[in-house]
Amino acid sequence: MAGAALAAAAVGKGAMAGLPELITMDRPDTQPPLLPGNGRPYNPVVTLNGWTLPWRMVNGVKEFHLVAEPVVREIAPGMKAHLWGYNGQSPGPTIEVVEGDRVRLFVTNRLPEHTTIHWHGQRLPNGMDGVGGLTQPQIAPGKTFVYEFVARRPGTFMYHPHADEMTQMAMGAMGFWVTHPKGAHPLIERVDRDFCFLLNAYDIDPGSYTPKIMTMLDFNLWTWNSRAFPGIDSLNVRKGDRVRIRIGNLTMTNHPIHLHGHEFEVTGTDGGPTPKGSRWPEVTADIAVGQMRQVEFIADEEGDWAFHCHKSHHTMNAMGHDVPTMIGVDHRGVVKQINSLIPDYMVMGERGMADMGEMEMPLPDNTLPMMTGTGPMGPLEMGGMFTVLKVRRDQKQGDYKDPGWFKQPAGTVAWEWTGALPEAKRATGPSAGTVPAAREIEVQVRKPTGHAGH
Ligand SMILES: [Cu+2]
Repeated sequence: MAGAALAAAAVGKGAMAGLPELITMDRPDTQPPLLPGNGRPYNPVVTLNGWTLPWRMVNGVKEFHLVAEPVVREIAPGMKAHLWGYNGQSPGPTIEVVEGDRVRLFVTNRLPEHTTIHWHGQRLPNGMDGVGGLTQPQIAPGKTFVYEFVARRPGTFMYHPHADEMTQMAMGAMGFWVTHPKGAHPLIERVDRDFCFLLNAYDIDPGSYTPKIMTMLDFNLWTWNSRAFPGIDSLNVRKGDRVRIRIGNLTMTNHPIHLHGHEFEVTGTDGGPTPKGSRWPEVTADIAVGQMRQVEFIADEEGDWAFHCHKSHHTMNAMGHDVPTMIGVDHRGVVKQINSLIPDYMVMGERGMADMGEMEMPLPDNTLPMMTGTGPMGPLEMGGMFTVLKVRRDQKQGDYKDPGWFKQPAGTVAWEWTGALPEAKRATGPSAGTVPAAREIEVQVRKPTGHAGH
């Protein structure tokens, strides 16, 4: 979390006379909530590694200016991507309005090809739905279109192009939209913390900057708001807070999002708040492609709680795929021979892949290690869709700063057993008796094939 004020720079004012100010963001850090300066009051959201777009009020209409444009987005420290986004970042800024607001959105296209914006989940006039060729002509490069509608129902929404979707979403063009309820709502609780982010994915070859847009399934960067761990900020809350997290999925696969230490309920989808009778406690919510879910819980357990996609390949970064399984393979001798040809050759994965978390392996420039991050207890061995929910009793209301690592009370941390280990015995069955210890089981060695050694 950087800076107390929204670090926004106005640009291109002269050229855009008559349009709302063009406000861009130059940093990927989580910005503090944007308190509404006019219009109906509401409790603002916090966009993970993102920000909310300020508006101007013109005769009771909230006017926003979105500019679709190429951007440079830092995916995590040490790696930048050349993406398409809005107003300087991918995803674009979050739009926050209140139920009943009349909203006017100016969309300027600075991409090299035509675009549109579809307002996913909204009730609106058909001609404002943003489907290029179906409900409106495409917005040509250099042109600005105006969308106008009333935000009719409160909820969790997103926006994205409905024009050359495969390219434009693979390049990161998307954003979040929250319509807050007008006053008290029987199905929408007041919460102390309200976070939102989009799930997205990229296929960027190690050492390069631009996503491969033809990739359908085998992405190598699994991101939240175009950030990969350890680039994703932690969610910092006060003990006892009611917390809402809103998540939308614009990748090509589902993501079971899992929270440690607490149970949550799904309180809303992009179809609106869910009926109370439909809610049950769970710790993982599967979010399918094109879906949005909002989950809520009371953060009543202090600590640093992992919060991540449960597909284990999605908590790794690039270079984690297509590596053969080497567990149990004895490389002695082979390495020596290979080193005579390739001096830097290293064995990967002989004892599992955990070594990769610590290994100082030379990587191409602009490439993230596949599992990384260091916690207070050692290597975290994570990447991709992973972060930490930090629950602290002394986190102040409205304070979103990172409180640092949790200090567990003495006697509450898993400890090492240093006594003797008993011999393993079969639990049941006629042949019950001693079984050989794992170290006595012969490791099966797979010999290299081909002409190695000739
Ligand atoms: Cu996932």
